[in-house]
Amino acid sequence: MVNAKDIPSGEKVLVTSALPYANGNIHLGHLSGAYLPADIYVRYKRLKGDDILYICGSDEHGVPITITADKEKVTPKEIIDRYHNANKNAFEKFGMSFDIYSRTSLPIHHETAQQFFKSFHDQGLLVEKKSMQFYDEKVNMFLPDRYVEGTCPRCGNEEARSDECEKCGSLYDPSELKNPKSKISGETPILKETSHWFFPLGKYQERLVKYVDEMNEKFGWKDNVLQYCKSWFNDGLKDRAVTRDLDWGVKVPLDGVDNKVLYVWFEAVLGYISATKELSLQRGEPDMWKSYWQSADTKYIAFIGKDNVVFHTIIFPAMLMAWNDANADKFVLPQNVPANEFLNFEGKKFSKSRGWGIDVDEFLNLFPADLLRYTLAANLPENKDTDFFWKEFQGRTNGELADILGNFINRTFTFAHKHFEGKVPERGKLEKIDLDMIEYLKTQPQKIADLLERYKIKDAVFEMMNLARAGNKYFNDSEPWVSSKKNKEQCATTINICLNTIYTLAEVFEPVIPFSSVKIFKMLNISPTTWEKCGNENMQAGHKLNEPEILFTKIEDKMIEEQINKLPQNDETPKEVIEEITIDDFKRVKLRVAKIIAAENVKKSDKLLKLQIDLGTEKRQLVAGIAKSYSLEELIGKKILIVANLKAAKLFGVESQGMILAVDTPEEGKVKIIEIDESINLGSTAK
Ligand code: B3M
Ligand code: ZN
Repeated sequence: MVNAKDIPSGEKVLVTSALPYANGNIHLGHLSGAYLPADIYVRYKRLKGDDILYICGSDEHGVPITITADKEKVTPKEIIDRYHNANKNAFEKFGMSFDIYSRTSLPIHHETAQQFFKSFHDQGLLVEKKSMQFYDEKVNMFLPDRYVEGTCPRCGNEEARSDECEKCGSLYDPSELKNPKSKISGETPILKETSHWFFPLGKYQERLVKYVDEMNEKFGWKDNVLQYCKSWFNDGLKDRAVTRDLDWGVKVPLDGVDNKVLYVWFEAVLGYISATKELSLQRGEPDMWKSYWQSADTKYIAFIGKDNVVFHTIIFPAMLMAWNDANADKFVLPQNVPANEFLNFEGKKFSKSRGWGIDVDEFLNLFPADLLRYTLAANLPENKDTDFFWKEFQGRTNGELADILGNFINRTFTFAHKHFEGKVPERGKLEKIDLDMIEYLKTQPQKIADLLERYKIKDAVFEMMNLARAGNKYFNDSEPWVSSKKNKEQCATTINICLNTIYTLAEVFEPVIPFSSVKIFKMLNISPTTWEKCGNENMQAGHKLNEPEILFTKIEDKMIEEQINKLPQNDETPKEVIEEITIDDFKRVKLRVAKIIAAENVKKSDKLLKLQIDLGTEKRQLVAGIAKSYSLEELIGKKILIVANLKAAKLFGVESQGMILAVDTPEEGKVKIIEIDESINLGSTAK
């Protein structure tokens, strides 16, 4: 277990937060995932006196950006400029303390990404493969999957994608799609051969498994992150295309190759490096970035949301390994990737199109940043998805920030001004109650530091507020309003200890509520020092204090109701229009229990598996789109449910006699098979 006291201050720490797409506004969900936890960690490490670099910026390539640009009939450049600036400003208002907020459209990024591609190409690592893809002759471009629509060859759905129908769940070869249409020109695209370069991820599997194991052993990776890695390793890592037929992005740096760019994920992760180079240039020390990225004693921590895990724990490390194998200047790999789950909004997913949620900028026009920082930090989705509720925001602001922290500070200052001329009074004889408080004040920052070093930010925030709680209790139990009349020395001791507690509160709370921390230090009329000083007697007797100011104003019910009322009433969370059926209709579907006895891959498909199943009275062959969700071995022996009377069909040329039942998971493209208890007989009917 990592303990703060075992980590000497001054360590070199490189921290990155996922680069948001410059394609939309940052909302609260983003903040809770990869930004606020990183900022709290970074601010704490800075207070500790560590040598910190905190890097972020906009991810400005990729198909979603070109789609938005097409929709709005503007250039991609207009889109990225708009959102890069909007997000940069919103982050600043929220108090994010990036050392740089760069962007991947900068030439230095293009050069960096191209260097990596070149190095891999020169090493002969990249495999070139040919395939058939839709091509729009009117606009002369290959169409990414999302740009093609057509009629599903199985169910007739007219809005099917090029190789997949969301309505009936079928997967097929693009050549089977009926009546394909380009979403750009509306024309019928042709199928044309293209070629792409693939990175041989499988070659690195063994080293990656070892890397993840080793890092986890030494530094304690989060369970959710390890689970994701495990499922990727189980599936077996495969070659991944690193180029695309697009003109928006980083050009493939090979002679004679036009209209191809690097796949956005290939270059986006390298954006962390190029942003650090950009910062070096800004600081006039062009080689500074090397002393972080290429120094063996750097501790590199990558903060992300759960949907980005594979890119940061597998693909990026593999790319760095591939670079390091062939170059003298070697990069450090992430030491930890503390990915968070998602934050929902009032019980539902954030959705721009449905008007569900609130952008950061809009929020901060209504309420101070620290209020939002505190509520989000106290409720981070570290181990499971959590929610932002307006009522909880009000409750935490009024009941914790104002009533506990604010109140403690306010009553202490009021006493100091009323009874001690606004100066820190001298401590007198210490009673047990005082000694206990002094002891708690000494140990609590250590406890908070331990939690922060282990990325348990939410628990750390709870312990910060506990210090304020303890301060309030100490104040109450000491009854200075009594001692001020009967025993001035005792009253002085109480107020002295309370002021020292406030000093430590200002310091330990700085990472979470930095704007308020500045105000508290101003009231104390003292400059912050370092984390190590927390818990000591920093407020010396005789030191003059400033007048107190109100730190947190309570939020009235009216303001919260206004916000709740703004949400789409009886939100029509796209309730599917479900066609009714009768019980007799349902009875026509024969659901039977079967067991998987063999599984193999379907040629040319990375989604389909060919399964042999036993129904008790007969054996059958099924094709199922579960290749991304299960390894072949783990399927064998599973008891499952199938639709036994589905008309046989061919998928990728392989006959399927039935359909296996599975449910969607939160992870895109992954499903979970409905499993049946071992005790149930094969062939049993589900009804
Ligand atoms: N832009 C995806 C996202 O915003 C992507 C992250 C890149 S990190 C290098 O979730
Ligand atoms: Zn279909």
